[in-house]
Amino acid sequence: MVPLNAASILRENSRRLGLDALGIAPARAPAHAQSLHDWLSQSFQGEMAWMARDPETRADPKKYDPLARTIIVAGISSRQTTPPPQRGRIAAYAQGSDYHDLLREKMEALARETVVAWGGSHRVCVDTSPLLEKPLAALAGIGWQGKNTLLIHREHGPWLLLGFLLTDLEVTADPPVSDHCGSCTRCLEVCPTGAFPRPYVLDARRCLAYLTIENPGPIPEEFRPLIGDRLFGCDECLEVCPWNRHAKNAQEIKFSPRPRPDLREMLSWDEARFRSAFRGTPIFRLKRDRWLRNICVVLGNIGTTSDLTALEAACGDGSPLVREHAGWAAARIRARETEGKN
Ligand code: B12
Ligand code: SF4
Ligand code: SF4
Repeated sequence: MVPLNAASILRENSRRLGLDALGIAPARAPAHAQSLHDWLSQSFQGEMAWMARDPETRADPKKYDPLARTIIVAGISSRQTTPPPQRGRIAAYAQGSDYHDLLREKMEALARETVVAWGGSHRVCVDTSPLLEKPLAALAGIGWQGKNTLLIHREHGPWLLLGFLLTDLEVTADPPVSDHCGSCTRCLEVCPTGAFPRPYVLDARRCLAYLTIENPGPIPEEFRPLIGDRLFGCDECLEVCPWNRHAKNAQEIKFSPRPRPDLREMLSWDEARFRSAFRGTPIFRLKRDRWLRNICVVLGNIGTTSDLTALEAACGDGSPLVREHAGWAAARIRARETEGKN
């Protein structure tokens, strides 16, 4: 039986669990859901083939879970503003523990204390289910989908990571929030690779988060210099958002940045060493070869002659992916040395 004050119980429990935002949506297709088909028809998903699988289900949560009547959406801030002492940047969401496990645990706890106790069904989704999470979070009134395509929250800006709880119970929905981007275009202008063909639409193939994380193969040469010192993901179109003015750093202690060694040292790591260093973090999923690929690109952009020995050793690596990127990086450093820029 759903209590009359279900929404306030959900909000209170979510706060106690350390969640930063909560909204309630009816289980129906969100605004702009049909734009998914345009996005796919332009192949903006690149090699993320799973994005193109069964788009009808992704566009409509009722097709994913026919019993669902309500979608409870929660957000937790990932913001980190203290730069790490080591060379190379990692996107804020990936500097500490993996948010997928943490948010899933919190959503399961929220479900047990509320919808399960009220006799309802529950299904928890964090990132990996075929749902249009940002449009659904907007439908739940957490914020609006900004021109950088991210869900923007009035207090936490674009930094909320999103978790979902689908239930067959009927809970009164929150009203959606109107778009507060106004005439701002900062995120579109700052993007180093020009990944936004138009406001509210991202060509993932050009996004540095795609190129350094999802892309399984070599990084196309035209993008390598644009990566700069970004080892994993990119926060450029989040950092410039004016809706950061009230944003605080993540309160979740598990998101605090973990220490890591210098890039040169990591270039000599095997798979086992990589796994023991990154288990429980989002970087683990990348696997060793792609991590070393990214290190090579960063060294090619910011490295000095003191990195050449490590890069030359990596030119003999067992992985063709690492060998090719190490060769590219060493050549870039030597070229800078010749031009007197190191
Ligand atoms: C695939 C994916 C990516 C891809 C593609 C991103 C993208 N924008 O599509 C890549 C690898 C590039 C990526 C990058 C990042 N991602 Co990502 N990603 C996803 C994933 C799995 C699916 C997103 C998706 O459906 N894309 C398809 C497109 C078509 O959907 P869409 O972006 O919502 O597009 C809609 C709009 O374009 C809209 N539309 C069209 N015209 C108009 C006009 C107006 C006015 C409006 C309002 C809308 C609109 O229609 C489209 C369909 O509804 C989601 C999790 C999930 N299951 O939803 C996480 C998710 C979006 N990612 C997330 C994060 C944190 C990131 C990064 C910040 C990580 C980083 N720091 O490196 C970057 C941000 C880059 C960016 N600016 O988007 C979070 C975002 C949280 C938030 N506050 O929004 C999510 C929700 C994961 C989570 N559970 O927290 N990601
Ligand atoms: S994450 Fe970086 S590369 Fe991707 S769209 Fe935003 S600014 Fe561009
Ligand atoms: S930077 Fe400006 S345009 Fe981009 S999401 Fe933030 S408010 Fe909207």
